[in-house]
Parts: sequence; structure tokens; C-alpha cells
Amino acid sequence: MTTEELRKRSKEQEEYSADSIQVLEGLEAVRKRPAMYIGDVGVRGLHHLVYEVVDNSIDEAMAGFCTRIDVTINEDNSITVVDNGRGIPVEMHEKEQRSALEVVMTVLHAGGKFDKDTYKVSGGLHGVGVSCVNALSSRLTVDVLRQGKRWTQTYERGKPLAPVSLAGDSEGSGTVTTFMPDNTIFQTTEFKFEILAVRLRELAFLNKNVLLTLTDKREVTENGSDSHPVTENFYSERGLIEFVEYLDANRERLTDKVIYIDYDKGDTPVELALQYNTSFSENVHSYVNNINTIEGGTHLAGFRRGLTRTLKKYAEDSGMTTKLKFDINGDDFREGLTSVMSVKVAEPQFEGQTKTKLGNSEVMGAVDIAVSTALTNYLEENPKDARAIVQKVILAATARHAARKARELVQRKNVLSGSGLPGKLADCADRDPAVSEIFIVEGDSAGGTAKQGRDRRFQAILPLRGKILNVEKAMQHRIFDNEEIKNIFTALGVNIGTADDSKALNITGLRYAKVIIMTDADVDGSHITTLIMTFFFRYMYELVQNGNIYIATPPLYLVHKGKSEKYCWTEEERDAAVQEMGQGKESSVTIQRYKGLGEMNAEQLWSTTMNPETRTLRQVTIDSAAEADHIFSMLMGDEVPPRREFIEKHAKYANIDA
Ligand code: 0RA
Repeated sequence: MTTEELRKRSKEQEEYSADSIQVLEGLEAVRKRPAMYIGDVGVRGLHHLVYEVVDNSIDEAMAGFCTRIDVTINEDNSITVVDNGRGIPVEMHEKEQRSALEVVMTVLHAGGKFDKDTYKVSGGLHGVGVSCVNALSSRLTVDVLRQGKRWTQTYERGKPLAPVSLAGDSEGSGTVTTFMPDNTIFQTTEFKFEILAVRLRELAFLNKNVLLTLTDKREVTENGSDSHPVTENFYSERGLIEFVEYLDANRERLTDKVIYIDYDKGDTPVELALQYNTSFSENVHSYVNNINTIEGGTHLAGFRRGLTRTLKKYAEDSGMTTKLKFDINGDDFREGLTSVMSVKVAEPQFEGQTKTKLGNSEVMGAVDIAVSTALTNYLEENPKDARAIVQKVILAATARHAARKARELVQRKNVLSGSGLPGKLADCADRDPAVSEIFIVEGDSAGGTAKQGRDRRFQAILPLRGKILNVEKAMQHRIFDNEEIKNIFTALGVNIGTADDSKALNITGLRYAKVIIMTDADVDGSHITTLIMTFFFRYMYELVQNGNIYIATPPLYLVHKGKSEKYCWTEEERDAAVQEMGQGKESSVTIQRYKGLGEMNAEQLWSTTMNPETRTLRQVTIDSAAEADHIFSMLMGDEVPPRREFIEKHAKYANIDA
């Protein structure tokens, strides 16, 4: 061996050992700061692990080699993901001197290094790599089926127990991953069928002709019963078209057919489905490499630009807008619009608070051209639909004009009345939003109790009279005219919107970090909560996204005997309390059933529901904007049967009133 060769070899060895130290540090870093990689270590982060593994199989499907992905929640709450792709490569990795499979599973961000041609997810919420899942699993086993052989390797907390080994012969090809999330890292390790189902349904719509299945093998399911099927299949032949039909299942559509655009001429493939309905809300959803870009970005800007310009030109050319005395703006073109856009970007740059905003500037023009080209053709070929759409846009502009007048009137009135705060608001003393909270309370009487019970230093109370307006069904100017809704806007200190963009919300003036909805624990109460949540979802989405919205949980029972009493939130707690108190003593145990907030006195309401030391608040979070849209439109829309079905399935309150 020449000295040159020797030097080279020793340098390689140095690099190799340096690399392997790096590797260990890599996965240690994930275990030390898991939230940096998967967002959090709660329910959301836990389910993220599954998405991460499934996303790799989806990548294989997008590359054209995989048609089926099976996800199983095993009896012990571990997860198995099986795909019928080519199988992760197992041959020796030259630089690392070990199996490529081991590299993929143990090196941070090693996932997409093999195939440069496919669109790999990088950055963003997913795409941290399956090695992160490995690092955060107490145990993980991967089996690869390739070229007639079956290979396997098992890891604990990311560390291989042995090198990749041959485990026998195989028919077909694919990858099988089974992992058990590490219960020393996650707050909970119980998977929710419904959360996984939402993501798999979304993936099925986004990747047509790929069969995804979800099986729950646990004996006792999350509902404590077998009320959901053990296996659910997700499969879509028509992809985004079906996605839009699903989102609009409970809305009245304006045109017969969903408009579908599949434009693959430039560098950025754009797929888009859209349909107008008779509602007043905008439901525009966008995805980049299967990631829901809830913060939007350049692709969304391109879509808006293309849509507005094309429709505007058509409207002007058709002469339908010549008599209009005011402007049509971008919002008007999207009122009553439901659309899903899916773009594939080779090297996506994700920005924004939640890394769900696309930054690649070249994508804007690509989407703009795709939308204008395809939509122009569509309008020319379907004049009847085109006219219906333009009429709808004109109606939206007219209504916006009326809404603006109503809004200006409100704002003028607010200026006149001094502080501008609603008379019904019992404000808190502290002016620091970070420590302040507001309870939005159903009814004046419960509002009165809450005012007595609160800690006025940092808790404000805003009582609402009866049911608030169903914003899903009302037109915008009626919404801004509504007394209760105006009170919410002004109490929160959130801007109603500018003259030009009624949906641009300014939340910098938010006066309370926590906005807490407090209603009775009965059917009416849950309906009111849903109405208020619909309002926040449609008109103050930023607050939901920011995690400012909470739901109070008043107790359902008071068990007492003599002087001892115990509040209970579930039937199990109640029964346990009855057991405990009933033991051996003479006087009898009574159970008081709380339905309304008004049944509690101020002290009781404070100690059970309002005192930060003892209460339980449920934070409202949205994992899937598309699913939330589907559910709100169903709950608040015109169609009764689907609503009944949903309520029966999720009937938390149904037995309470029985
Ligand atoms: C890169 C290359 C090849 C397969 C894969 C990635 C692959 C990765 C995953 C992750 C989960 N399931 C997967 N299936 C396939 C194969 C390259 C070749 O066979 O030549």
C-alpha cells in the first residue's frame, strides 16, 4: 500500500468514525428535544410518527411503485405500516460501510438521498425522516421484501440491536415497519383511530388510485365500544374531484360538475379541483407534496391571481358587469368557492410560524398560468356555468358593499361611545393580554354567576344572549350587523376587517390570551358551543390557529354526603365517589346532576370551572382544516340526516339528557 493510499484510508476511517459519532448525536438530539422535530410530545406529535412512516410509503407511491398502504393499530398500541413498494434498499452503503437500510433508519434526514427524481417532502411538518420515528420509539422493527428475500433489523430508541440480517424468502416486494412509541417521551401513547383516519382519507384524495387501509386491533377501542368499524378503507379514483365533493357534501352546489385542472406542462405540476356553492364562505385548501399548507404561500397567491384575472376578464367581456357601480375584489371571486389544490415542488421552501407556508417564488407564476389557461378554456366551453359563477360573484360584491356600510356604522358608533367596549362586558382589571382571559358565557343568568365567581383581576366575562347567529347560513352584512357578534369583536379588540379585504383579520389588538367558551353541559349548550366555534373558525381562524380558543368543562355531577362533597366529570368518577362515600356510614349519599351553569352558585362555578388551579380547559386545535370545514358545514348546514348521524356517533352529551 502506498503512503498515499494509506493516508486516504486513514482519512476515510476518521471520517467514518466522525460520522458515526455524528449519527449518535443526531438521534440523541431528537430524543433530547423531540418537539423541535415533531412539533410536540402530546397527541399531535404521537400521531405525527405514523404520518412520517406513511409519508415515506406515499413517496414510493408518487414515484409510481406502490399501490397499497396498510396501517394497523396493534393490540399493544404499537403501529404497523405495510406497503407494496420496492422496499428500502438494503445493499451496502459505500460511505457509511453498512446497509443502506440501517442508514435510512438511523441517520437524521437520510430519507430522500437515493432517488433525486421523486418529489421528496423536505422541511415542513413532515419529512423529518423515519429515523426520528426510530429515535422516539422504545422499539422498532423494519422488514424489507426485495428480490425474493426478506431482510430485517430491530432497534431500541434508534439503536440497532444487530446488523441487518436475512430473515428468509419473500414473495413480492415492500416495506413493513412496526414501532412502539417511547412512553418516557410521549405524554400519551394511545393512538386515536379517528385522527389517523382523517389523515389517511386526505392522503387517499390527494393520491388517487392508492389504497390506504386503517385497522384497529385493540379490544377496547377509544370509544369504549365497537362503534366504529375495525377496518376502514380509503381509496379515491377521482382524487381531488372527490375531495371537493366530500367537502361540499352538505352544501348546495351552483354548477353540476366540479371544475378539474391537471396541468403538467411546466416545472411544477398543478392539480386543482374547484366548485362554487350557494354558501358565503371561502373554503380554499392547498397542499404542497401532500402537506397541508395552512399558511398559504406562493402557490395560493398564484391561484388567487389566476382565478381573479380569468373570471374578471370573462365577466367584463360578457358585459355582465358594465352597470355595476362599485368594484369587484378578490374576495368576491372566492365567496362560496370550495377548492383543493395540490402542487408538487422538487425543493420546497417552507416558511411561517408552523412551517406551512410555501416560499418558492417560481411557483406563483406556474400556478397562475395553469389556472388561467385551464379556466379560460373551461369558461368558454361551459357558458351556462360561467354565467352562474359571474352572477354569484356580482352578488358577493353587492353584499360586501352593504356589509361595509354596516361595518362603518358600527365603527362610528364605537368611537362615539368612548371606550368602545360593549356594555355587557365585565372587563378585568389587568390590561396585559398575556395574563388576561375572557369567558364567553351562554345566557345572562350564568353570566351573572360567572361575574360574581370570577377573579376580576384577570378574568373578564361576556354574556351572550341565547343562541348566536349561525354564520354558516347568514350573509356577511347580516353577520356584521348582529349584536352578539359585534360584541365579541369589540370585546376581544380584534379588527373587523378593512374595507378592501373583509377577511383580513387584525389580531394584534387581542385583549385576552385565553378566550374561553363556557356553556351548559347539555344538548343546547353543546349546540351553542358549536355555533361559537363555527364563528371563530370562519371569521377568526387566526385565533384558532394561534391556540387562543378554549372550552371550559363544568362538572356533570356533585356527589355529597353530610359535609363531604365531590364534583365529578364522568360517570366513572361519579360511581367511584359514590362507592367511596357510601362505605360503612349511616347517612345516605346523594347525586346532584348538573345540567346548567346556573345550577351552581358563584363559589361552585369558580372552584370547578374557572379557577386556573383546579379547572380543566380544553384547547381548541385544528389538525385538518379540510376536515374541520367538512364538519362545520355539515353541523351548521341545511341537511339534517348527516348531522344527526354525526351527532349520534359523537354523542358525548346525548346520554346526559336522557
Ligand atoms: C428509494 C429507493 C428505493 C426504494 C425506496 C426509496 C423506498 C423507501 C421506502 C420507505 C417506505 N417504503 C419505501 N419503499 C421504497 C428503491 C430503489 C430501487 O429499487 O432501485
